This record gives sequence, structure tokens and C-alpha cells, in this order.
Amino acid sequence: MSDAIPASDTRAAAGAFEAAHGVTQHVDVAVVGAGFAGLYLLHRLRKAGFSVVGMDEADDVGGTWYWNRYPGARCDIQTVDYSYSFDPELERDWTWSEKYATQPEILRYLGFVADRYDLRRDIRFGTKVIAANWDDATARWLLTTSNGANVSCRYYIMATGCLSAPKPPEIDGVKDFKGEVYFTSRWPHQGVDLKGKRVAVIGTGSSGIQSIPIIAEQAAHLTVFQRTPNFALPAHNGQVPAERAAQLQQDRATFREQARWSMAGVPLPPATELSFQLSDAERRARFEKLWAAGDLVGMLTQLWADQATDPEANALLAELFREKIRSIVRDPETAEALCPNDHPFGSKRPCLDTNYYATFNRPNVTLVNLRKEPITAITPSGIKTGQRSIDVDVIVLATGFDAMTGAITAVHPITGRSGKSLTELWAHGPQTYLGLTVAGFPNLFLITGPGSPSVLSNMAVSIEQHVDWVVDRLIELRAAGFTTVEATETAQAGWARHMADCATLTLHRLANTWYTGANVPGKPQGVMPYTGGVGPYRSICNEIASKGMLGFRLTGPTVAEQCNDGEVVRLQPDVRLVLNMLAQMNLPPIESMGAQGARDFIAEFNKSRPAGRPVGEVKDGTLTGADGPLPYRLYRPATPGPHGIVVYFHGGGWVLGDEQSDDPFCRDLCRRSGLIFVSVGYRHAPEHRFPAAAEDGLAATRWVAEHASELGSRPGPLMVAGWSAGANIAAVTCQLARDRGGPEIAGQLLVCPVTDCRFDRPSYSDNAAGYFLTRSLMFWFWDIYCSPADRSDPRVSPLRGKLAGLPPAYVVTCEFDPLRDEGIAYAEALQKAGVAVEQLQARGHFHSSFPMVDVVLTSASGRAQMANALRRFAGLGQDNQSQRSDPTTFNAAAE
Ligand code: NA7
Repeated sequence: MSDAIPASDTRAAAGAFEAAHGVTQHVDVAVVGAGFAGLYLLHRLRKAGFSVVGMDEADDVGGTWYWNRYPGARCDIQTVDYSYSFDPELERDWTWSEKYATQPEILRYLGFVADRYDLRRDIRFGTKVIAANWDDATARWLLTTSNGANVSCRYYIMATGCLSAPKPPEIDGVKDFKGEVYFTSRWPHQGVDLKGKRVAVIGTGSSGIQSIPIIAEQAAHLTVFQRTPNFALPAHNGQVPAERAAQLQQDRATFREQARWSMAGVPLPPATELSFQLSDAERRARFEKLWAAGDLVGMLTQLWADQATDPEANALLAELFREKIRSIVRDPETAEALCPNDHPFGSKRPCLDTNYYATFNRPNVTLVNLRKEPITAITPSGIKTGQRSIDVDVIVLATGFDAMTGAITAVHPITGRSGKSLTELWAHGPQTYLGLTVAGFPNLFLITGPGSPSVLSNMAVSIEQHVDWVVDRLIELRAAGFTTVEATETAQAGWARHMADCATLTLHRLANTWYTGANVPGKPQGVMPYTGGVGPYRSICNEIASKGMLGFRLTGPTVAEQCNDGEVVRLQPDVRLVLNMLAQMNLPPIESMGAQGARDFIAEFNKSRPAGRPVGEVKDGTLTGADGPLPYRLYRPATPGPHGIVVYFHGGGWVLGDEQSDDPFCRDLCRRSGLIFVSVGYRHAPEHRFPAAAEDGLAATRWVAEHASELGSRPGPLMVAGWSAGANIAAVTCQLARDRGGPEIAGQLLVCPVTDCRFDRPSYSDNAAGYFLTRSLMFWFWDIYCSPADRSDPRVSPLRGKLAGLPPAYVVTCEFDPLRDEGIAYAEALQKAGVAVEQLQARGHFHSSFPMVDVVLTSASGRAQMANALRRFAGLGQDNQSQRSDPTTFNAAAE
């Protein structure tokens, strides 16, 4: 065994004595819960030389696997993944017998772990903590226990799981029922004989779906009471799949490391193609393969890249599920009732099953659809719905848990600094820093608390990460002489904002589930687990540690207070991923490549981006610029025309790019706005320096105006739009068109525009480097395009031009962009000059956020707003199309 157990220190021994004799037990750390998290905590803490006591209400180890003994209980992450990985020798000495282990086998595994590291000797079983109070004077927690000595500890760690507080059934009359009542989560250890009995199961979450097929085989008759139909995938249980077993055997360390840095805690490569890049047949083939593989994480991540973020992409998958259900269940009405249709796949916890849907073909099974006939009461003889009374002998309540927060606040009162109650603090929803700590509650840690990836990940991987992070910090604090650690309000508020940003990325917010608190009447609602992924979360935790415990206040009796306050993630979550990826690529600065080298680089770079979404038509042509022909690319919406028309100028610092280089952005805006986009290939520097691009802008706009009807546009003024240097050209075009006799422009969309040759605004220094567009790259662009003597010319610095009488503007700026402040300055100056202006100041975004369609998903709602602005300029109403592929909205009718 590589992990030797240190001799327990004398204080621990003293603690055991005190516990036995009813006086307060003094330890460094108290841990509540003896499941996956609690056991690993005990092991690590003891190894690190902390005195520690564990407590659990149960009589033995196991946590959730101790309590949930209902028939058919299994894990639904493959057991090769659902295991500890901290000790390779432990892994070597334990072999799982099945792909998805049963509850008894998982419980045996946890018992094996407890024995191997001799953990039980420090756990007080049959012991509940009934109150936890922080004492400022001693800087310790005092825990009142239900059994034996109270506990005084420096650190209090709740390893209480996410699904350990069962939810009351909220149905009148349960107490009047004369038969037997069982909760799946508190199933009797000796089992229940259901043979020959009439059984009711209420609830069709994982517990219901796993137990129903087995109960149906035993009972005389089974009636299933279903409120919300759920997505279930056949587990095809059996041996551990040979391929995965081989992967693990070949290189265990890499397998585990990949899991740690993956999104869900399972080392499976996510899909890269977007739904619309695959044909119907290809999508179906992928679905069939995963259906046959019986892999829930695979089905959640490996179909197509937008399945979990785009409602339309998800609807394709949901329909394939419904087809399966209809093909299995013979009675069409029952099949329809079993088809989930009110939530996207994956937004509510989907299930793994064995014969679930086929069970409804049995003559002794009846489904009651509570959406049509809700339960009105439980009577002495059975269950009454709005339409009938059903007599039963046994009621099984598979009605779930007060998830995530219940395991913390519903268990016992927790009182922090200055008598602050955690229950009161969380009255409007949980607030944490990292899901691990709470401001005002020093030295309290929550393992898999709300705000951590926990239940949206492989719990085994997340638990190990949480425990390692907490214990590593405790070791460091001890070495530095600190005795208290407490999250700051700033850090906690920042985490809440980051959580909310992450939650807009996935579809979890669109379902009523225990993830959001919606399953408990009156509970505040919001997505509770961290949706940003296991790997990103790990890197954030590491960043906090490497930045001197960013967002924590540390104190100790002999050392000076330390508080490196701040928010750990200010970028949008997907922007952070993109920037980290770019940083890892370690690219040479673009300005070091020379103009042609930079063009080649950008063209190559763009090849790896997701394809733009389909539009009605894409057509290339040639128009007349200021000094000869220029290429253009036209994007026509799929809707019947004629449409309004937008002249678009691409970004690239007047040096890079072409009429195709912002292709996904043009397609997206075309789809959302229902307007034609004509992207212009204007001339570039250094071949054509100032004012070539500006003059081409006006000439191209004139040409489009003159040829509007040939291009399929309806009569009337057109709009101009652009990004970055393209937005500079769009702004300049509006000024030139006003001054040189047209054409008439109905509105200008300026996305991150260059507007001025001054470089001393704060955004130029705040965001000088690290956000892709750097200050030095901007200097390079300016130098190539425009000599210093010309720079204050309004044809390149439109902020210096006359602004009155310009068309209405929609100005978009990004927080982490050197150009931010000059964009805002332009919007403000336009407004001052009497021009109608709307601004979108995009928090957490960088210069390239908006053109990175299907990469920076959090920018979708901004593009929807831009499209609406263009439609307003065109005199059109808001179009639903602009919302449809927006991951921040859900069109239930699309399912
Ligand atoms: P879940 O997933 O919360 O499922 C509970 C089920 O019980 C669900 O179908 C609920 O319907 C239903 N329910 C809850 N209250 C009622 C009432 N009052 N009337 C009718 N139906 C009700 O809990 P599980 O134990 O199955 O699974 C928990 C997790 O364990 C699981 O997700 C895995 O992570 C492992 P609803 O959907 O709320 O309409």
C-alpha cells in the first residue's frame, strides 16, 4: 500500500476518550458524513497530521449508498469512472464486477476503502450534529451532537452529499394510509416482500425508473404515478466494456488526469460538429450508437457540440428519444404519456434504465398520468386522483430530495460570525464562494456544495478535487500560522455572477428540477450546481490558490492578516476558455508576422472555427469600389423577400481579412435579422493606405444602394454595419454619405469600433495585453494604414468629425477590449450631437466575442439585440428568428 497511515496523534486519542466520556471532544477538523467525500477527507486529513473526527447518522460508512437501498439502485456513471483515483494501489486491488455497479457492491467498495485505511476508528456512527456554532473568541466551531460528546473543532467540513435530505411527499393523507409506505431513499435494510401485493410507485426520477421494472416483476399489480416524464436510456449493463477497461489498464494515470480536466469528470472526447453540420442520417447514426452503448455521459456530450446549449439542437435529440419510446411501448396513449416534452434533454437529470419503457407493456402495470389527473389525496386504502381511486397495499415514494441545500441547512442550524444564520442567509438561494465556503462562516467548508460542479459531474472526481483543494489549503494555512480562513463578500458576489453567466450557457435553467430547487414547494429557484465544467472549475480553484488565496481573508494569532480581495473570474466563462486556449497555443504576436504572414495566419486560424449556420443563399459577386472592382459576398435570409439590406465591413485593422472572414457573424446576423448582408472586400493596407478603405466604404455602400433591387432588396434606405476596423469604416461611411449627397442610411451598427487615434483612454492600458487584440497590435495596424499626419482626419478618426445629422446608431463595446472606451466615447458624442444612440456594453467580453459565433456562446444574446436594432432601423418589428438559435432563450414549441 503506498498510502501509509500516520500514527494518530495524541490529541485524536484524547478526543476519542472525551467522546466516550461525554465531555467536549477537541479536534482540528470535524467532518460530517461518511460517504465518498467524508472517507477521503478523513484519510487525507489524518495523513496530513490533523486530528479529526467523523460523524454520521448511519450505523456504518457509505453515505448515499448506505441509505438508498431500493430495488435496482445502481450508479449511472460507469463504475470504472465512479471510483477513487488517489491511490493506484487501491485501484489495483479492487475490481468492479459490472459496468454499472449495484448499490450493495458500491457499499462493499466503500467498506473496503474504510478498512484499508482504518477509517472507522475515527468515525462516530449513529451520531447527528444538531447544531453548529462559530465562536469568535476561540476561533473554533462548537458542534452539538445527538449522541456522546459535543465537538470543538478549528475547521468544520460538511461532506453531507447533495441528495441526502429526503423531500416530504407533499400529498395529504399519507399518515392515514393503512398499508405500508416506503421511501426509496430509506429502504429497509432487510428488503421488502412485494410478492402478490398491489403496489403504487409515486415518482419517475432515477429512483423510480430504476426500481419500477423490478417492482413490476414482484408485485401482483403496479401502478406508476408519473408527474413529469423523464428521458431514460437503456444501461445495457454487463461487464465493464472491454475498450474502457483496456484504456484504463494501459495508462491509468492519463485516464484519470483526463477525467480531472474534462467537462463532466469522465474522459470522453466531446462532440465537435454542430447539429446543422450533420445530416439527419448522421445524427440518427450517432444517436443509435450511443443508445446501444448505454452510456449516459456519452449521450449527454458526444452527439453534437450544441446539444446541451442550443434548444433547437437539443430538440432534434429529444425527438429521437421520443421515437424510441413510441417504438417500445405498445399502447399509444401510454407511450405518449411517457414521452418527455416539457424540458430539453439533460436539463433535468436523465436516467439509465433496464427495461423501464418495456415494463409498461406488462399486463400488471398501469401508468397514471398526473398531468391529466393529479393526486388529490392518499386515503386509508390507496390513492385518489381527480378521476378515480386506486386501492393499493404498498406505496413507494420515489419523490426525491431537498437537493444540494437541504443536506446543509435542513440538517441543523449553522450559526456563523456575529450570530449569522446560514438558513437566513440562504433564504433567497444559496450563496457561496466556489460552492466550498461561505462569507461570514469562517473555517466552514462544504464538499460538493451549491456552486460547485458536484451533481453535474462524476461525483467521485469532483469530490477528490474538492477534498484535495481544501486539505491542501489547510496544510498551507497551518504552515503559515493562519487559523481562520473566510471568503470575502466581494469574492462571493463575483462567484454568484460567474455562476449566473455559466448558467446562461446550458439549458438547465429551462427545466423545473431539483437542480434549480423547483421540486420543493416554496424553495428559491436558480441553477444551484456549477455549470461551467469540472476542468474549468479545477483551474479556477488552482488560480485562487496561486494568487495567494484570492477572495479569502486569512488571520492567525501570531501573523498579520492577509486578504487578497477580488473576483476570480470576470470574463464570461466561454471567453475565459477561449483566451486560455489561445494562451496555451503560445502564438507569436500577429504583428511579428508581417502583413502577408498575418493574413495567412488568420486565414488558417479561421479554417478551424465552426462553420457558419445555414442561410437562404450565399452568393459572391463584384461591386465597384472607389478605385476599381471589389469582391463582395451576399447572405440572403431563408425567409421570403424582398428584404432590407445591410452593407457589412469586416474586421482586421484595415490590414487583414476579406469579405469572407466574418462569415459566421454575417450568417448569424442575417438569420436573426431577416436582412440581406453584403460583406464588402474593401482594399487593405499596406498596399492601399488611408483613405482607401474609407473611400471604398462609401463607394461600396453607394453601389449597393444603386443595385438594391437587383440584389433582392426592397426599396428604401439601407443600413451599414461593421466590426472593429470594419465598424470604423461603417461609421466613416455614414459621415461621408451625409456630406457627399448620399446614399440614405437608415442606421449604423458599430461593433467594437475604432473611432479615434488617441491611445490614452484607460481601456488601452487596462486591456493592453492578454485579450487577443493587444495595444501593440493596434499600434501596428495604425502604422500600416495611416501616417501620423493623417490620423486626426475624421475619415479614420470619426470621433473627430461632425456628428450631427448622422443615422441612428447601435454601438457595441466589450469590457476587455482596448477599443472599449473610444467606442463608448463615440456613442456618447453621437448622443450629444442629437443622434439616436443605443449602447450595448458587454460585460466580461473581449474584442472578438461577437464574431465568434458558436464559440463564445454567451455573446448570442448580444447578437440577438444587434439584429433587433437593425430591424428597428429598417422599420421592421422584432423578429422571433432573432431569438430562435439564441442559447439564452428556449422555444418550448420547437420541441
Ligand atoms: P428525483 O429525480 O427528484 O425524482 C423525484 C420524482 O418524484 C420526480 O418524478 C417528481 O416529479 C416526483 N414527485 C415529487 N414530488 C411529487 C409529488 N408530490 N407528486 C407526484 N410526483 C412527485 O429523485 P430521485 O430519487 O428519483 O433521484 C434523485 C437523484 O439520485 C437522481 O437525479 C440521480 O442523481 C440520483 P417532477 O419531476 O418533480 O414532476
